[in-house]
Amino acid sequence: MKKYLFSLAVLFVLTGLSFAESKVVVEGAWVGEVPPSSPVAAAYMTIKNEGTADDKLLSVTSSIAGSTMIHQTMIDEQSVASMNMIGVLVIPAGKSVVLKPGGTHIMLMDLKEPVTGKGKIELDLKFENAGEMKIEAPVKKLSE
Ligand SMILES: [Cu+2]
Repeated sequence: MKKYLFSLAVLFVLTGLSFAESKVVVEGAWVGEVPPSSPVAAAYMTIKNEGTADDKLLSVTSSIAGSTMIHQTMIDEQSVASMNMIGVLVIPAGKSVVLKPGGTHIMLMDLKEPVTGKGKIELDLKFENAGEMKIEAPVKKLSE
């Protein structure tokens, strides 16, 4: 009987753990328009974690980009901007991470198609806990 109760307790703990999950919502995704000759473009969005566990954006892929990176724009003391690669982007539980011009962004590199006009770019986001997510990001002028 004691053993039975113990396994019930273990089961309860395991089930309880699975409730601490991340629920990730991506809002307002867009890609900044670039000249047709540009080999790179950047994607921006707000990533909300409505869950109770932290999550991580591991990678982003797109059929229009040969490669992608998660970048952070840094401004040094001389006001010179540079971009640093971040391996993974942590999305803390209950928080939103905003990707915007001058800050964190998804760099789309080796573009196979020009990112101009009113098109939509499909992005595949891969989160550690929330899994894979497909989103559509409209192309907008950076000044908009
Ligand atoms: Cu960048």
